[in-house]
Amino acid sequence: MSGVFVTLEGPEGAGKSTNLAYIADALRAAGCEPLLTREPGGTPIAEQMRGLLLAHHEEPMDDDAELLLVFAARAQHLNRVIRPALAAGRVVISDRFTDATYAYQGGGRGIDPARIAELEQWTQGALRPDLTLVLDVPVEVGMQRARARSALDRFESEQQAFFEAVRSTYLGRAAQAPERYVVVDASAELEQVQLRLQPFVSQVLERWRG
Ligand code: Z5A
Repeated sequence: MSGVFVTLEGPEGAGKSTNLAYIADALRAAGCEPLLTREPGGTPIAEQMRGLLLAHHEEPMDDDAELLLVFAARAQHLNRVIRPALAAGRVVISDRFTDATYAYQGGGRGIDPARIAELEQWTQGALRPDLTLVLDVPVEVGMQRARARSALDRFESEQQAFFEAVRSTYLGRAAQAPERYVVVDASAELEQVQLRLQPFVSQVLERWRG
């Protein structure tokens, strides 16, 4: 059995956290105990960086500072948590990873994706997720869910155009590499969405069993 690196992506309110728990339960029922983690975050130091990224500040955060902070947190998370777990043959499921950087800092903030690719190469080397689930919802639906849940963080307080760019970056990346990405329409009732996730769970188990 080999390690499998799985990432969950999508705009706010797509249901990543909810469905991550569902996928983890399905894997456990099949005898696979996944390591669940998230970005930004996943270690105590990286979680502190998450706090800085999500909080509202009086001083506006510079776009490059935001990008570098995302990758600083990722380096910590990758080297302390993700790489060791993959080396031990675990399935690692991360709630967001570098696709989110292309979507938010690239699509949303307008940073050149070539610049993001340089940092990706520097931080990750050849490591890329094996499988990525993109939970797709129209921006309005996702925002309604996020608003109903809690106070909005710094990203959630952005305007509609920002989120449209985030969503279309995800869909564009998924269309370019269909062997890695599975896109699921997450706007339906939760039970329906979870039925649609079953082929994805099977793919993860197939990879894990090698
Ligand atoms: N960020 C970045 O900019 N660059 C990066 O490289 C990375 C991240 C890695 C933190 O992410 C922020 O960091 C993120 C991008 C930025 N931006 N924001 N905001 P996060 O993952 O912690 O935060 P989030 O995207 O806001 O996630 P979320 O709002 O927690 O959404 P979610 O996990 O996708 O959804 P959820 O919590 O599972 O569900 C939201 C609510 O909807 C909840 O009440 C559910 O019960 C409900 N729900 C879920 N599914 C359904 C269905 N199908 N029907 C009805 N209701 C549903």
